[in-house]
Amino acid sequence: MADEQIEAVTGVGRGGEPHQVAAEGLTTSQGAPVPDNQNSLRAGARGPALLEDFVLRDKIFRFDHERIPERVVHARGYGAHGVFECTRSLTEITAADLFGEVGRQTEVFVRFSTVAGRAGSFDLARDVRGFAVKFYTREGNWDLVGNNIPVFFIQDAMKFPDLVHAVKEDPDRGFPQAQSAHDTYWDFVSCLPESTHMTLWQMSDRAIPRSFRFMEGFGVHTFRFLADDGASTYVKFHWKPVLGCQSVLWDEAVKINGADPDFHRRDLWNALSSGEYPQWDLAVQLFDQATADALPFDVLDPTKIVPEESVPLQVIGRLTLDRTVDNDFAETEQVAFCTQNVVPGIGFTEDPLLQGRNFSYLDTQLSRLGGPNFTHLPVNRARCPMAFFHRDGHMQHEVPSGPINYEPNSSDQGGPRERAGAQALTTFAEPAEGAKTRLRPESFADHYSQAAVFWHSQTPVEQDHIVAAYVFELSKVVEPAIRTRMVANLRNVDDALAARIAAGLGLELPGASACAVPVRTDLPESPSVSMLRNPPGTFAGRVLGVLVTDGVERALVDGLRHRARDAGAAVVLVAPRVGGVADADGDPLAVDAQLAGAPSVLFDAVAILTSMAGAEELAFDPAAQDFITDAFHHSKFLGLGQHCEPLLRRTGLFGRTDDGCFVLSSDMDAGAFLRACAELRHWPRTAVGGANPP
Ligand code: HDD
Repeated sequence: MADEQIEAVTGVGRGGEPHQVAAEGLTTSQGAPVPDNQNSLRAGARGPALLEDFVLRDKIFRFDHERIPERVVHARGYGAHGVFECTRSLTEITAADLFGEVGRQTEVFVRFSTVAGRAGSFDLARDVRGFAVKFYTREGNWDLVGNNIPVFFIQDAMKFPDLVHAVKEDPDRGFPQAQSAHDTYWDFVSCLPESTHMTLWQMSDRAIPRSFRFMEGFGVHTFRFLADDGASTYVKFHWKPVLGCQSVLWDEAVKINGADPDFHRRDLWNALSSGEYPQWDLAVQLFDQATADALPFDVLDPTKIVPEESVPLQVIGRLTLDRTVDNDFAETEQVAFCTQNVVPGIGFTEDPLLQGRNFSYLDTQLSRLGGPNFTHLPVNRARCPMAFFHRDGHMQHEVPSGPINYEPNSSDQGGPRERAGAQALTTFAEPAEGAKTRLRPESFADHYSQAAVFWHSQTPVEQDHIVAAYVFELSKVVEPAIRTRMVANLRNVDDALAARIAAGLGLELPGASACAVPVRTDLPESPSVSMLRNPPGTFAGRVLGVLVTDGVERALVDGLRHRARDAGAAVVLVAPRVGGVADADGDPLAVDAQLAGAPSVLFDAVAILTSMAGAEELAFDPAAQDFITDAFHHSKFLGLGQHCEPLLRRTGLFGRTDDGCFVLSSDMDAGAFLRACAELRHWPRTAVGGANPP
């Protein structure tokens, strides 16, 4: 039979690639035409439904089985397609084909995620974000399964189930959802000093990103690049967002979760749909054994970074996300990332966390996706030619032909054989010997020195937020001994940090907990770990929310729109009624959102343009009051039309406006306002040094 005939008859191509053949009308899943999709087959119009109605049964049977187990961690995620382009060839350092030639493009699929919450939880949990990238290279799939934080909670995979049990909802009551702010989590980490560095990152604003588009990604572990001749170079992977890093404040996060629980996925969807393709540079830190030996930490310890100041980043490529998924389940839910998926030229190290992961990811797909043939699913399928003798299993989609399903064989002379030489997947020839033991190396013993570097490298505003986050989280802890133990650990990081948290908790400052090794005070700061010390300096990709009322000056609205477009930002018009407003000339002005559903927490900066009557109406509207006070207290830049006084007075902001507030009465004002917005926040407005900043 010809290929077309097979496809027409079976819906499956000769290569086994399943696809749906569009029929003219609805069919059952067996292809029979559906005569009526509304009424089941019954004996008489008011009589019993008949068991023979296979159309009804087929429909309900398929529906009943739509769900599969959600991921045990990282259940809530969002995916997108894109392309990776090599911008610097690394052929002397790695045989990896995707880095072989400048300009070489590799298809990718990326899934961002939160860790602790269920699939239906909200986007702005205080949590680590997953940043998993599947590269469909010409030599197989490489999965770089990273996070937006460069270190991890634990040093050994043995502790992972306990960590996850502790952070997820309590098993007896089934809550709290998507939160680390509860006893079991802080009990666990307070008993585990190695997690201290990670909790500092987690309490920083890194854990409440403004958007997936504005966060960094990290491979976390030290990996190996392997050259054709077998030479090895240590490598750490970093994703740097081209639009820079940005986070929200905790008070905003809490409110965003109510106003738009899908805030992050909507942001990505909107960006991709409007052609604003987010990009990240892939940068690597490359170093040899001598450099690794000279570092004050063990590069196999995933609770440590290699500071960028010690081993600088080198950009080797650029990732562009350019396509939304067509189907959330088929792609985002079914994508199966496995850290074990590497390609020739990329190898593992003896990091015990990584070694454990290499088992867990493959293993978990079996219960999530039902069997080993998940590799056939379109989103998981390697794009390069494949040849293997794996056979059968649940949901085999291939139709392998012929009697030879083993190797070596003498019958299938043209059949696939193992590959040696340059193209092969190689392992670094690391000598290994020693008695079997369950010992942690001495080089993993220092749990506090790098946490202290992180703390000291933050700006005062960032330190404020870290203190407030610890105070918030530990205030949710019911058992006082847990709070005390955590603060005692933090005394080893910095006395002032611990004292501020203790003050915020109303806790007597405990003594420092015991340290396995002395905390080092000679390590230099690492400015690269601070987001505010590395501002993007652009408003591009951000969103300006403009609240308008009847009687608004059209020219001001247009001016803001033009200026925002020039800055690469989007404008969302908000009004008391979604039907729009009439401008000062009485002409209709369409708007994008209604005020009650579009609070200022959804925007990066806001403007309020009203008539006098409009401002007086807004002054008594609680949603408008929140719109301006939240924006002000969240240190956002505000553009205020000339008639805002009633609203300012009513909200107590009259006379308190500062350099971050711009009166908008002309196009020039709009220009100055949008230029200032590139700073993203007007931090001087926020008091520094307290335990409870916003
Ligand atoms: Fe993990 C999912 C990242 C340690 C076991 N992990 C998962 C995902 C990301 C990470 C981004 C979601 C992938 C997706 O979108 O489908 N995990 C990390 C990082 C770690 C880490 C950066 C430390 C450096 N993970 C880790 C350990 C173990 C696991 C130590 C187990 C020993 N992780 C899993 C898992 C998951 C997973 C249970 C759940 C769903 C999945 O794998 O596919 O196997």
